[in-house]
Amino acid sequence: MHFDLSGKRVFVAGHRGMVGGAIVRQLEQIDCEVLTASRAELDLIDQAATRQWIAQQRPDAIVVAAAKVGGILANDTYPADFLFDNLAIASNVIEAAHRADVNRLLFLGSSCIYPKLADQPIVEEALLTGPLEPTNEWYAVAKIAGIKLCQAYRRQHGRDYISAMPTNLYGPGDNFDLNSSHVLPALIRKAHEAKLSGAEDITIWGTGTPRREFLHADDCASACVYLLQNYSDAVHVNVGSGEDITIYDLARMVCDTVGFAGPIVKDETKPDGTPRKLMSADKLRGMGWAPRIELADGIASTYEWFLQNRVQSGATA
Ligand code: GFB
Repeated sequence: MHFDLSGKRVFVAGHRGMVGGAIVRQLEQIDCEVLTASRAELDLIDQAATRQWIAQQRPDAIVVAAAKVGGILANDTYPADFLFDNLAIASNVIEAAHRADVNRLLFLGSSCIYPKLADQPIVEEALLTGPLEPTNEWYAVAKIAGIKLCQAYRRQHGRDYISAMPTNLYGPGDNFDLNSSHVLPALIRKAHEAKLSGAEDITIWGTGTPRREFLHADDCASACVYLLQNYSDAVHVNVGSGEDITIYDLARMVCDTVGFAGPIVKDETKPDGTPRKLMSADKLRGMGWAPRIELADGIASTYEWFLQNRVQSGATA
């Protein structure tokens, strides 16, 4: 299967986000026309507006990178927002695409769709085989619904809609707000601020023992474009690096990069979340795609981006 993107009009929903922005940069290297809409122009939670915009623009393909996202604490604190907003975005965009006769669509989910205690590394077939991790089940249920919508439109209407499930992502354009961010940007900011203020230590949430897999947003974008060009099947595809690391070791790595040598203190009143979620990378690797950015290099370049774009502008949130 090959979907030729040259000359095609591709709508990237969520282009202001870290992943959507990376996908736009990736598509700009191909001879296709990238369509985007700011939130002021198009609110994807609004079904009528979404139907109208997609019907007017009639893209050849859509990438659904729009989502309400956040780290473990944000997911746990705002379950209604994470469930409703993400359900609305998935159902509005996918249904509007079908109505407007858009035949190609890539939906992005997350590795948290898998059961909390799934066998590791987690294969695609582990979906819906056990209970979810409670801190993010709301987000996970919405993302599972997105996968099912793609499968349902494929089955009932013959639409060529596919889904990709990225692991924990990081990179330029990430959210560095300590209450709502994911762990990696939070650690970069904490280590940087500790270094500047001469603090004795930095604090991480939980026990530091959970393991997480990380992938740079540019690698994720490259995988997404690869899938858009080369994959057509109902089963979703894991997008990861195939390697994981404990949160404590990650914190050490970030501190080394930033240049903070103090001890790492654990705040065990904060949740650990799922103990481990290393996805099997075999399916995508088997198709010929592999990531290119090593974690250490990705952390260094993301810290550089943080210094240039967040610290210099005075905006660290
Ligand atoms: O990245 P994170 O917020 O999300 O947290 P999840 C990963 C791990 O890092 C958890 C620990 O064990 C956290 O307790 N951690 C340590 C920290 N220090 C910090 C810190 O300062 N900030 C943060 N945020 N974490 C999310 C899901 O789960 O992963 C989403 O909630 C989504 O739904 C996303 O799937 C990819 O990996 O636990």
